[in-house]
Amino acid sequence: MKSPLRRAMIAVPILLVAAAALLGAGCKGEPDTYTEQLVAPPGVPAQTPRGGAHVIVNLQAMEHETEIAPGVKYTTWSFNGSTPGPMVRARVGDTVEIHLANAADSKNSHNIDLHAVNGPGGGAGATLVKPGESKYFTFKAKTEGLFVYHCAAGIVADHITNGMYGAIMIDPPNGMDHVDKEFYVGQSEFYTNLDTNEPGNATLDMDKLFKEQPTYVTFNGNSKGLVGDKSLQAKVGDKVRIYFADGGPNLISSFHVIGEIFDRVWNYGATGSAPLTGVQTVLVPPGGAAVVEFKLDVPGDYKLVDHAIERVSKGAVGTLHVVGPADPSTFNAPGVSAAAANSHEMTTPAPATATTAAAKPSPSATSAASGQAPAGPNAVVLKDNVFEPKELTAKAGQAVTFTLKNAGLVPHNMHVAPLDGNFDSPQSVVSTPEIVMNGKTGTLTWTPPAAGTYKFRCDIHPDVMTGTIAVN
Ligand SMILES: [Cu+2]
Repeated sequence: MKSPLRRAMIAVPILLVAAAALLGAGCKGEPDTYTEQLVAPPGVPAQTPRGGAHVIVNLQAMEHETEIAPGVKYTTWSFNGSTPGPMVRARVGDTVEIHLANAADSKNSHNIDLHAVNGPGGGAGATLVKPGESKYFTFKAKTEGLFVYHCAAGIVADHITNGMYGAIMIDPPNGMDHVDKEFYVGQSEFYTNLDTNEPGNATLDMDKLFKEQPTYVTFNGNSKGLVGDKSLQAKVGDKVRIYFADGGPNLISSFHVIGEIFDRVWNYGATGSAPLTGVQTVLVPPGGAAVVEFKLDVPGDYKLVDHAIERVSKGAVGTLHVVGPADPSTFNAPGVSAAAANSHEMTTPAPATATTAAAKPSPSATSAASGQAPAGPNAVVLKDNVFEPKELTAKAGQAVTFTLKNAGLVPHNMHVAPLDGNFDSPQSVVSTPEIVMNGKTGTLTWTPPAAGTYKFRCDIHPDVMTGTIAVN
């Protein structure tokens, strides 16, 4: 779900920082001094040109209403308007000058503790700023690696869970190797008074925070932070690097990309160590990080998850969308449509109470089971394993939306082929979501291009679960 407010909050500080002038290279023998051009996650800033530079980093602590899940408003506290805050980047040998301003309309004092710092509090004491204040300190980047930064004000856990964490990469003296795509992903938790996916104005529930019982476990600050139009994008053949930071404040992440194997992993973000190779899942502690790399061989949607897999229902899932030619020698699924092969749907289930209710026959499911037509002319019930009704009608050139209620116990979908019956055709149309979980409702919107009889099916049960649409 789009959140114009959240986008605006992110865009404004980025523009401000991007607009900051490059101060220019110094004379020979003097350090280059420049203001880092920060970008919002999942963006990654460029590496600094060489070690020994003087890097100025402008961060602002802000408090602002954000959507953390569809329909769930929450006052997040952030660095530069995003959770996690922007990835800071410097190189071993650089002097980094961290400026922290606290927005005038903040209600709380904030500061920053960067784990890349050798010095008291990681800079927290030097940067404790009241609303409207600004302070700075400098540190020498001595150790390479990916480090977490966070606000260490208040009881710390409240400032982190409200969104105040990020990552700082200290590149090795000769820089990180070239890769085709770099992404920055942060995992953290929200603890709210409302239940998971319960819409409304949510506030911090300190009891849940202390009991370490999160309402949401998110990638990039939102239960939908890396899905849909926010999915990561890459091509077949790309070498991808993910800078992964765990803000916590409480949970260890078991970071995994479904359908991929990490070719290289720098555990704990320690890029000065030899990388592990051939890793399936990487443990990332709160206040810790990891750098992972993998090459993409086959197109499709790859799901980023915390493999403590129940957390997917709390938002810990993202999508890496990969386009390009298939490679049957690497992956081949004969007899299965590309859509079905790609359907590793990781939906966010409704709250437990709703799931329990859905497991019992609802009045509409009962009427469908008893053979009565479901309500509405375009309502379709997905049962195990049959469409009801299985013969539909539509008009050529007129958009039609079928509502799909899954009254079964297993997932289904609806996929309409063009008149030639080819379900692999780009002209075929698949339901939204692609897979409708049991108890859930989806839709399929389609404009029949011409009169005729169109076939549709469930991609999961393509042989038995079929139907036709008569278009006139
Ligand atoms: Cu803070």
